[in-house]
Amino acid sequence: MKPTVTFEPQKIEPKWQKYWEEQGLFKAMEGDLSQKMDPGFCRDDTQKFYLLEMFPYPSGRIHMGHVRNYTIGDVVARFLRMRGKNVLHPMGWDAFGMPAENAAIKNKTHPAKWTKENIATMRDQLKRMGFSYDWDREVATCDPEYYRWEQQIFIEMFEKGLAYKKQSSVNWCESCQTVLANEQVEQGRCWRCENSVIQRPLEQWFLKITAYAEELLQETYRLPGWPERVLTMQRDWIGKSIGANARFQVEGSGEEIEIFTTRPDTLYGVTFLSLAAEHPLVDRLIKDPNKKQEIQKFREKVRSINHEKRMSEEYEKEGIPLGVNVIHPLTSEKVPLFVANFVLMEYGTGAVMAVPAHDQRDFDFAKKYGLPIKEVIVPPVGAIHELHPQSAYVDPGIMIHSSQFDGMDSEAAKTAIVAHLEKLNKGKSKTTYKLRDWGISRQRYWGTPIPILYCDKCGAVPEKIENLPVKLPLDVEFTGEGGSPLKKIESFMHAKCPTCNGPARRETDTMDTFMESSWYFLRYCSPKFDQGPFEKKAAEYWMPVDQYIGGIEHAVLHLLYSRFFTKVLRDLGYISISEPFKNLLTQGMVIKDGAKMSKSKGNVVDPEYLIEKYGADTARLFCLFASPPEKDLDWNDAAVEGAFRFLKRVWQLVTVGPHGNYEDEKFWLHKTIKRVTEDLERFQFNTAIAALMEFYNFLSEKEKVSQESIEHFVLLISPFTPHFAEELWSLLGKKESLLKESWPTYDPAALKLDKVTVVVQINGKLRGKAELSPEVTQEEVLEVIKTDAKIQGYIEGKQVVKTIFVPGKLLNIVVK
Ligand code: ANZ
Ligand code: ZN
Repeated sequence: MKPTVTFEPQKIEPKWQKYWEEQGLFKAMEGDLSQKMDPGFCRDDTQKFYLLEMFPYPSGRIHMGHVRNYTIGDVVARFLRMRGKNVLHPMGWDAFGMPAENAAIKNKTHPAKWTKENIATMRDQLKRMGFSYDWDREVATCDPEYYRWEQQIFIEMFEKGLAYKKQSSVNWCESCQTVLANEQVEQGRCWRCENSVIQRPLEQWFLKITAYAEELLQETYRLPGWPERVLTMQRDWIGKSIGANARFQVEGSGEEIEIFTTRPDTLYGVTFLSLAAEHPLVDRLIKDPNKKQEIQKFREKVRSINHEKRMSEEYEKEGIPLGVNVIHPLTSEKVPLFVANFVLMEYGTGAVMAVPAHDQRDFDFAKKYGLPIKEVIVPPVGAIHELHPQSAYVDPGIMIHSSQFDGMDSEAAKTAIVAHLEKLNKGKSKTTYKLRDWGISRQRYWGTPIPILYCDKCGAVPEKIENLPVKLPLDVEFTGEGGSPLKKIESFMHAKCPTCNGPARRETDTMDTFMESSWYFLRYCSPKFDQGPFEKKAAEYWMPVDQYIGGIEHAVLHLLYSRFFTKVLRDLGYISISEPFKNLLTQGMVIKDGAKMSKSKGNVVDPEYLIEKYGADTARLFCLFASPPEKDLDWNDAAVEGAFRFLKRVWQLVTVGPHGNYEDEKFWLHKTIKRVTEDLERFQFNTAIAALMEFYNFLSEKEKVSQESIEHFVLLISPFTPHFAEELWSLLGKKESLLKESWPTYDPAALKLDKVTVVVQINGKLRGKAELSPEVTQEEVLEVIKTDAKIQGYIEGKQVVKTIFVPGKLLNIVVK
């Protein structure tokens, strides 16, 4: 070995990247692999493994969050390949979206050009990180060869009634000048720009995700490979409520109001009814112009407030009495009717039976407007309960003031009262979901055109499949004013009706970019397929994704939409699976100075700086060692230095030699193989690296180190720091890439060489220690200490009363 070779990452990294690419070592193949692969490879086509990291938005440059996410994925990919898995590890670009358009308005560059340049830069950066992607499968969602299939899927959904257009009150972001889906509103703010979101009526396209609400919910109980936290967030978002609808007659009119309640047990406690301000009945019931005006004002006021806030308990309750009574379906009592600001038109029936004694919002409302509070449930044990003056009693209990249901348990009364309503034909049991249909229209340019035409004769008609893609025109001017620039392009706007050939107008809205990311994982299975979105055979082979890795921020957006799309594609006959992602790992954030690393906080570390100063291997090692993947990673300059120093020391050890006897290293080597392997299986990269560091410490104290230990060390560290390992591998005289080696396995027999310290006590006092096998018996310990003069000194001439033995730890001899 030549000890003069120094560790120069800037030299070796590009060399190995080039070599891997030329050799095509990361290509994923289907079918009989023995025909296709170099005999050095041990991959098995029955052992497919689809490993996927969430693809990036091509914003310009990669950031530390990408580096972390993709390093985690890359270690797993490399580890599994060496274990003989046939790994699919692709990468691509979520390339539509607003930043491109905003850049176009600001810098006068075309979004297509801006995006293309960013992709080139970021592809180059990812390559310089040494990530083992199959670049032949690269996909960019702004490519017409990608989005044409999305348009086809949309048309098929339209034909099945799963895509439809309606007028509705939408979330509107003034600063982005676009509609946002409910999932994209976070605490009343735009997920992208953090501006306050207002409500606005608009015609737009929806996908019927609600048709899959129950299945989406049920399958969360069959995804054991997902973090419980994400599943809970999805369940809450779907928000299933089991309850009942009941009908109340409006006094003096033929009208009826249907309410939805999850608490039919409280029906006898109703003291008024509340309608949403937009409820259609309001206009029918109110004739007085002054009242009409008052209600109109109220509507405008509540409309601008977002749903989440309106439903919260803290929100100040307000309402208007309508001067009309409704009749209780069971008692025939008259109770007044209100409109109230906390009732939403979009949930249940837009009408609520108010039970102030048992619902806090109704309680607050009743207090404010001096309405009666009638208690119908009391706590199950204890003396007579007095209504707490400050709050509603919301828990289950015993029924009172409820006619024939008095004395019943309130949970049982739920079913009994619904049955009674059903018998009287005044109501029925009903399940409701919070999940709303997914609004996908965006009034923006840089997105997939919605392939619909409007014809005066035929209405909304989908484009013919053979005419797809409906291409986004590129000769556009960006002023940032006057809505979508597509409206100004005559050649795009005016087209022929696919049905009657008459003149028709094209839809100018584009699709929410979450559409593209809802099926890109399927496209990777056969990215060049030109007969459909993907080749069925390839998708059946690779899907589902065995391991998906990405940020927790997508828990209800992307991860729910992708599950929905997979089910739709199944029902359209494209694929037979129902769930896209078998296992999910959500990695933590990268933190610096106590805050998430972000441009707006001004605390970013550019990965480029790391690559230049230390090399990609150090950057990778730092990310993996600094914390377990699910936890946040705290940026630490000293730890980066530490990772770099560790690599330099290992380099020294491997390149300097000299090599000696293996026997006494055997236990340490096998223990390390076991730890690294098991930690990698559990994604505990930090402890795997710690095991390698301990092994290094052991080896570095020895005069001579064996060839075996050194070679294995290099193989074990290779998934983490691949260039470094390849270079050392070749310096060890190997002719082929170590990617063709199998992952080391450990010999359980070698682990038996392990020694533990057994403490020897005489009458509870420490008198000696012995290094022995963990399996040593009491008799063997007694035998060993016979040769220890010091211990024998305490025993001689005394009588042994008893011995206490803790295997592998301690022997206490009691003498007198
Ligand atoms: C009477 C009642 C009594 C209610 C009681 C609750 C407690 P979840 O569980 O979230 O599904 N509600 C129904 N439709 C509504 C709407 N459009 N806007 C605002 N609130 C609405 O909530 C269901 C409960 O929320 C329903 O049960 C209804 O109030 C209210 F002691 O009915 B409840
Ligand atoms: Zn027509």
